[in-house]
Amino acid sequence: MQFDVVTLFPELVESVVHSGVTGRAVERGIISLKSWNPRDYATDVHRTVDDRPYGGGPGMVMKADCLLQAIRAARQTNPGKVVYLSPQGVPLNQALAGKLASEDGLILLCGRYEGIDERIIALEVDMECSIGDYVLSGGELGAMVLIDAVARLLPGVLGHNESAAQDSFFDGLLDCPHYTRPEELEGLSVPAVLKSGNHADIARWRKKQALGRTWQRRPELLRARQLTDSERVLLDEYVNEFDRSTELH
Ligand code: 4FV
Repeated sequence: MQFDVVTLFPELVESVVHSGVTGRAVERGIISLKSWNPRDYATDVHRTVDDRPYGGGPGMVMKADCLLQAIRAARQTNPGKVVYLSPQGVPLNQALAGKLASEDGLILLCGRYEGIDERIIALEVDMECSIGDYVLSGGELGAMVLIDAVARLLPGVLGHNESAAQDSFFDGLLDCPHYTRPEELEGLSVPAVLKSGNHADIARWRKKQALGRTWQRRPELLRARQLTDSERVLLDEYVNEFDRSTELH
């Protein structure tokens, strides 16, 4: 999968493939990352990429001309969708990451200052995407988050002992708790079922924990998801145990 990123800070974005799972994905040739700097297309002596907003007000806006050239240069070699990272975009979640992972390539557009000239969006942007309801100083961190979330869904990126299927949100639920050695940690032990070797009981416990934690922490995710009968039984069990445990305290 080819990722092209239009950004004033290529060194920041490129760091996402300098290590870990995404770094290995580049080594394995599963993903590629190329950045395009609009400043390289600025023609004035100061290589200006921003200008004052029409209508006045604080801050600056990224100029259209050099941004358009950078986007169109990226389009020469990447047939993929142009995604503009902005707070006005559709929220990035696991389902959207899954959809984007089926694309041949993506051109990620990173804004700076107050944002980009709106006409760029009309002319070149296929999708606006937000990584969260907060304001960043640039779209670069959003682009890096998107690259990481999408890359790990591509075949061959995660090793055999890593699996996206175990990830949170893979099936719309939060993740279950994880434990590793030592068996005792400052008086805290590992749930016995996880040491039982009974894989059916372990899978049942993990699903029950995932359902229960989703019910406690992100109930809106449960409402968005149809529970199977067996999941309903597990969740009821968890809720009853939780109620009993709170009554005791
Ligand atoms: C953002 C977000 C974000 C807005 C103005 C860059 C900043 C500045 N991008 N999800 N939240 N972008 O805050 O994606 O240009």
